Amino acid sequence: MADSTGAQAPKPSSSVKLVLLGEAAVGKSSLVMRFVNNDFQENKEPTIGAAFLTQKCNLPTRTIKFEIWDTAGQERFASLAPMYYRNAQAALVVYDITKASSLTKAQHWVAELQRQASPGIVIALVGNKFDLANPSSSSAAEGEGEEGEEGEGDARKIPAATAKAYADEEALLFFETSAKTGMNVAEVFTAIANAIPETSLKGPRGAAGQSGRQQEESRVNLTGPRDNVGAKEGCAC
Ligand SMILES: Nc1nc2c(ncn2[C@@H]2O[C@H](COP(=O)(O)OP(=O)(O)OP(=O)(O)O)[C@@H](O)[C@H]2O)c(=O)[nH]1
Ligand SMILES: [Mg+2]
Repeated sequence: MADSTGAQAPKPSSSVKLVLLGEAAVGKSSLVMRFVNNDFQENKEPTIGAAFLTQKCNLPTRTIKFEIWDTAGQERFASLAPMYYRNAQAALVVYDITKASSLTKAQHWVAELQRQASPGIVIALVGNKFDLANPSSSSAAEGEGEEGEEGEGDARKIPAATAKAYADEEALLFFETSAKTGMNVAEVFTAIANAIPETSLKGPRGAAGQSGRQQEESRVNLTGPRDNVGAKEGCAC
């Protein structure tokens, strides 16, 4: 009866290792920054190596602590990727809806994950930069997936239906997002949290004090001064 106060016994908490993969500049770090820090930088510098951040996601019956590996999309870092997706329970494979080649690259990552990552890995295909599309093109023309000319105010090159069809074929979660506006960002992570099978959840790792802080950050191979996430607010899930 007193459930609604939320003052019940703490919910079970589990850590989930999640990796972000995708072509350079599609917005991986921006999605993470939006999710962890509810922030966006217009000119974000490329990730070097990878960045590590955590964020909690509160589901009705449990708390998921995402351990997020944000990899660098530049080709020179591609060989490091297996280190980050090894043992990952979830992956966000990101492309940029305004750049046709980025979906091809995303498909390569999906294939690699299916071949080499943990068998039960939950994969979400994420088409980012939705804010650059003209709203009327969201469900646009399936006919042309080519690199057409940029229309006025509509930079979309990849119809949602094309990517969705591919995601359905491969049994991937699928979202279009905007790290800039925040559209669908929390939804992606919540959907992933919900899709992780109970059986593959590990106990909390270093998640002792769950009540107050919702986020932490540390980085590896840092160069950029501002990949940086100050302390702000918690999971938007
Ligand atoms: N308009 C718009 N720009 C975005 C969005 N997400 C990211 N950007 C911009 O795209 C550029 C690249 O974003 P990043 O988040 O650094 O991309 P990344 O995938 O992490 O790139 P690498 O670290 O090199 O792999 C930055 O200038 C961002 O501000 C978005 O949703 N909309
Ligand atoms: Mg990055």
